[in-house]
Amino acid sequence: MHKMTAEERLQWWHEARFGMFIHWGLYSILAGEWKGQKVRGIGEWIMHNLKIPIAEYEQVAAQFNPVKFDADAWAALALQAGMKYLVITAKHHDGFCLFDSPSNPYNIVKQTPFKRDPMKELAEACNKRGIKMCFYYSQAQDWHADGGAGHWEEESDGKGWMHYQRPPEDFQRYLDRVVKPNIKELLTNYGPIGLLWFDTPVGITKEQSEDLRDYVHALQPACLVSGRVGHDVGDYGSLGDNEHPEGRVEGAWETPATLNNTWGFKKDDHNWKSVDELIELLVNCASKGVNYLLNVGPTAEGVIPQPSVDLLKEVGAWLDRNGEAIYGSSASPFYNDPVWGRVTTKDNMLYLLVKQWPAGTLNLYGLKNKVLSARIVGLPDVEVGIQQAGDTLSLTVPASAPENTVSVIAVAVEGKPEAEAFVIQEGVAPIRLPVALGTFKGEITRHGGRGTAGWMDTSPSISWQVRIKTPGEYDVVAITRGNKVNDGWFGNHRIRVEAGRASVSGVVGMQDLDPDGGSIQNIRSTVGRVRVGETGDQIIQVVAEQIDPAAQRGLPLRGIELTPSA
Ligand code: H79
Repeated sequence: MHKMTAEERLQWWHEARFGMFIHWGLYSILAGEWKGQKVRGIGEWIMHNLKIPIAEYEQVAAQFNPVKFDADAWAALALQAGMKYLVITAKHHDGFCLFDSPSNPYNIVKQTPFKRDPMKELAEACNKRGIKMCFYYSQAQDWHADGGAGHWEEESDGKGWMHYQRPPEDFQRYLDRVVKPNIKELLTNYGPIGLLWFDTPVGITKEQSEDLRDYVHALQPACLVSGRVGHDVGDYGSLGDNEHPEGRVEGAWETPATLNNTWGFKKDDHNWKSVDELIELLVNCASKGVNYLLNVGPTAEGVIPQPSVDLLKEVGAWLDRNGEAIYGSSASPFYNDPVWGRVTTKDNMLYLLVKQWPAGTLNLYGLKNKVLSARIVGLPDVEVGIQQAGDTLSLTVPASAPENTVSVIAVAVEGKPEAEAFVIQEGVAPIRLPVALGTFKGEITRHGGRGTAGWMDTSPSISWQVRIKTPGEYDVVAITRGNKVNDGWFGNHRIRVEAGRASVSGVVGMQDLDPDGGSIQNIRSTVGRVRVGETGDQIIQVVAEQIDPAAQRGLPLRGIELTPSA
């Protein structure tokens, strides 16, 4: 019998590009507050962060009566937003099953006045509307079940604590008695499932991850397994939460992301992204071949917050007009992103996703193919002038863009689009050098979504080949990864950036974290000023002069930027 490969399973998923994530559970009722105390951080972590005892958290189930829940309305919204798959928390870390689980009495049908199985209703609604039904399932963390990672236990002082160091045999028993029966139910009782979204593989062995993956495939051969099943044994990879790709990524990846700063509903979180930001993030993901899994957190009543609905409808309207550049597209063939926006490709087409519409001429550098034609999506009657000389393609476009946000120019080329494999500076534009585009020398790990380089000592380096168009003085900024909560992971480090014989060094890292920003941030630190002496192809290199010995994850570099000095 033919065994399905990951590539075959991924076919629909690559086409899809955009999905809906739904975080819904008992935490949605608490909405970020427990006994007058507000939770710091994401809403669905309230039991963990406020150390709520199991017996007390269990009581919340009695209040779960989402009478306004309407599966079809959720599926309809996903469809209207242009999302092709829907992933909902069948069980999150709190261990509560949002489905009718014969094996696990801690579930919505047994414990709540609601008594219905919303997963069944959603699966039917999704099937009806042509959306792939998928489940999130927390396979490692279970704060409720015996043996689960982070299981709540009472301490001698009467307070509780979440235990992550489980005896291995307890964890195995939990996998056998809780996780596998649940997976079997989810993959037997709800029709074809597009993917199982596992998360936070704490304390799981490679064998256990592989066993879960194989178990899923045995039950439903076409069901994808997310990378967070652990040890990189899933069908595709998961970037960090809200981690957006910079530069290219190899293989199949997805970015799970929020609309505000939480996944599970929090009544005080009104920090919504704008439509423009969302479209730009979607476009950026597509330009790297990365899927965008965008979250909504319905309320205890079963209602998706109105700001989320409004935002998603607007993204959907944009996709209605410009979706040909997104659905079924592949990553940009260009080495670096153009300053005006992003690029995707499909067959012999290049799609230029233009955020900063130029006055008159749009330049694209490094294309190797001959351009056959170009048109502006939404302006079929407008003629686009085409000029190709050296490494530069110039398109002449009218002064006003068809969209307020990102506008699309469709360019047909001879053959499959190909581009030069180095960074090309655009006129006097800043030079952006994400680590994903660099050449690594020495021991540098890649963590998170691989777009972050982990430097543990001073021997390694990363270099980029850059075609310089404008010599002169440049201000250098380094982008590092920071985390407000796990602040022991990162630190402050001294790096040196070399351009030819010139160099500049400075301290980068947590010192520049935005205290008002999200919990995970890309931190921008000023390194200093450097002279880039000559036009033409050059090597720009970054080395670490000093690594903060207190930082457990070393120097988490994401890239450097050189901007012409004013
Ligand atoms: O479902 C959403 C979040 O609840 C979940 N992922 C998205 C999609 C998530 N967000 N943050 N985390 C999980 C934090 C994970 C923290 C961990 Fe640890 C660090 C898990 C393992 C190491 C610290 C130590 C917390 C638990 C053990």
